[in-house]
Amino acid sequence: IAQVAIPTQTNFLRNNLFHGFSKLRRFSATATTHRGLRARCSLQAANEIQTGRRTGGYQPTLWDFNSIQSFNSKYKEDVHLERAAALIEQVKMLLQEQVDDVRCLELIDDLRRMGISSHFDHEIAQIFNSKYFNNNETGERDLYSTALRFRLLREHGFSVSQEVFDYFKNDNVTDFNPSFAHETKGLLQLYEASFLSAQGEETLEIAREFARKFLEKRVVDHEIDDINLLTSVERALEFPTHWRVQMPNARSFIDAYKRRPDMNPVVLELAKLDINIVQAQFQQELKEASRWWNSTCLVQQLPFVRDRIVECYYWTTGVLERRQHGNERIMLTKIFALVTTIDDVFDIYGTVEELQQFTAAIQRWDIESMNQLPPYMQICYLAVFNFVNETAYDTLKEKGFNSVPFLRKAWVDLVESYLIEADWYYNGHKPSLEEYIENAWISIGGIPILSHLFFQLTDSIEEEAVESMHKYHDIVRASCTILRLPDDLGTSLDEVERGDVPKSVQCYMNEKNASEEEAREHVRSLIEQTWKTMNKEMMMSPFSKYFVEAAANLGRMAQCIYQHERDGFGMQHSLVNKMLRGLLFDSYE
Ligand code: 0FV
Ligand code: MN
Ligand code: MN
Ligand code: MN
Ligand code: MN
Repeated sequence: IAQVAIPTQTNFLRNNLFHGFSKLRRFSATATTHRGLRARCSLQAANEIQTGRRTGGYQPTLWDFNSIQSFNSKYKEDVHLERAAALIEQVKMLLQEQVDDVRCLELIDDLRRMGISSHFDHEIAQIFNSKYFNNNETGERDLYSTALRFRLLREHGFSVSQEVFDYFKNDNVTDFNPSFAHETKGLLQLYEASFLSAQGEETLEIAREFARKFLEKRVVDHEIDDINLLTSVERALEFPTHWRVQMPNARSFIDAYKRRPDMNPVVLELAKLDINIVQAQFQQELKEASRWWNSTCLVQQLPFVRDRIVECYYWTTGVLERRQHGNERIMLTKIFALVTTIDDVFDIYGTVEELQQFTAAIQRWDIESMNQLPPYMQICYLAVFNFVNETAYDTLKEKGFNSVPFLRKAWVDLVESYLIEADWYYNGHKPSLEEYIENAWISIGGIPILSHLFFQLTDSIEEEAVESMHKYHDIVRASCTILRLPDDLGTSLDEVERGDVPKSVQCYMNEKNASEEEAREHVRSLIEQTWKTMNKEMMMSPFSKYFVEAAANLGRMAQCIYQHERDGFGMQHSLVNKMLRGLLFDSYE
C-alpha cells in the first residue's frame, strides 16, 4: 500500500487552519462516499475552528484512502478456499489420530499461536473433554508436560489446581527445586503457565520468579544451544503467550514454526495459506470501515483529531479473533474512531464550558440537545447519537432487546469521566494514584466498547448478564484497567508535555516522590495484578464465551499496541506499523 507522501488537501487545511488563515473559508474538503461519489463536506464546523487552543501534535494518516479501496487479494478465489478446506480436513485427522498426550497438546498450542485453531474448535473441545484431560491427577512427574497441560487446561476454561506443581518444589516448599533450573523447556512452560494464575496463588507466583530468573540467566550465559528453543524463550520473556493476541502475532509465530525440526508440513501449509485468506477478508472489512470514516467527514470538520481508521481497524483484529465476527469488527472500528474523536475533543480542543455542554447533551440524549452546541461539537454529537441508535436498532430487530438505556449509560459514563479529567486539568489538581485510577479505568473508553460488544456477542440476552455488564463486573473493570495502564506507559509523556492531567506514572511519582522508572515498574506490577483478577473471573462469569474472550483480548491488544511503552496508535510507532502491515497488507510468501 502506498503511503501518503505529498501533502493532501486535508493536511494543507489542517496546517493552515491552525495558523488562522481566514481565506480558508473558500475551501471545501472532499471525501469519497460508499457510492463512489465525491462527497463535499461543507466545512461549516471547520470554519469555526480557532487558534490559541492546544494541539495534539498527531501526524496525518500514513495510509491513503484510494490505496485501501483498491485492495484486491487473489486469496478470495475459490481455488485457495478449496485447498484450505482440504488441508483443514487433514489437520482434523491429525488431531484425532494423535495418541501421545503431550504431542497432542503441543499441536493444539501451535494451532492457536498460528491463528488457525478456530477451525478446530469442535475437535479441540472433544479432546479436552475426553478421559485424558478431564483428569487433573495426571500422575506426571515431568515439569514440561505438567506445565503445558496446566496452561492449556486453564486456557480452555478447566479448573486445575496449582498443586500439580508441588512435586517440583523444595521440601521447605518456599521455592522450586534447583535441580529443575537447567531444564530449559520445562522452565519455559512453567513460566508460561504461571501467567494463568489467580490472586493469591502463591505457588504460581514463586514459579514465575524461579522460571524467569533461570531463563534470563540461561539466555545471558549463552547456555541455550537450540536456536528454536532460544527464540521461544526470548519470545516468552518479552510477552508470555497468555498475554498475546492471536492474529497480530500469527505471522511471526509461523516464521518460527517453519524452522522447527518437528514442524508438520500440512499444518504449515494450512497456516501460510490461511493467513493470506484471512488477510483478504480483513481487507474487505477495512475497506468498508474506511468508507464509513471517510463519509463522516469528521477529519475535515475537526482537523485536530487523530485520523487513524486503519489503526482502529487493526485494533479490532486482536480483540475479535473469530473469522465470523466481521460485522462486529467493523462496528468496533467505528467505536474506536468515535472514542478517539471525542477523546481528542476533550483532551485537546474543547474549552471547559463547551465540554460541560457536550456532557450535558450526551446525558440528555435527545436530538434537541444538539442545538446548544457549537458546530464542531454538533457534528460529533450526531455521529455518536446516530451510531448508538443504529446499533440499538439492530439489537432490537435481531434479539428483541432494547439496549438504548444501557448503551447510553456507557457513553454518559465515558464523557463524565472525561469531564472529571478536564476539570482536574484546568484546576491543576494532582490526584493520588488511587483517585486517578478510580476514574481512568473508565476514561480510557473500554466501557462503550464492551457494552456494544456485549449486545453483539450475546445470543440470548439475559437480565442477569446485562446487569453484571452494566454494574461493571470485575471482568469489565479488569479489561478496562489493562487497557488504561499500558496506554499510560505509552502515551503519558507526550500527553503531559502537551498539557493534560497527570497519568498513572506521574500520579505515582507525585505521590511517592518516586523516579519515573520506579513509577513505571509499579504500573507494570499493577498490570500483572490485574491479570490475576481477569484470570479468576474468566473461569466463571455470567457472560458468553466470545464476550469473555473479547474482554481479555482488549487488554492484550493494548499491551501489543503500546509495546515497549511507546505509542503505536496516535504516534504510529514503527514496530506496531510493521505488525499491522504484515497482518493487513503484505501477503505471506
Ligand atoms: C487512547 O488514546 C486511544 F487510543 C483512544 C482513546 C482510542 C480508542 C482506544 C482505546 C479505547 C484504547 P489516549 O492515549 O489519548 O487516551 P487517554 O484516555 O489517555 O486520553
Ligand atoms: Mn496457547
Ligand atoms: Mn487522549
Ligand atoms: Mn483522554
Ligand atoms: Mn493516553
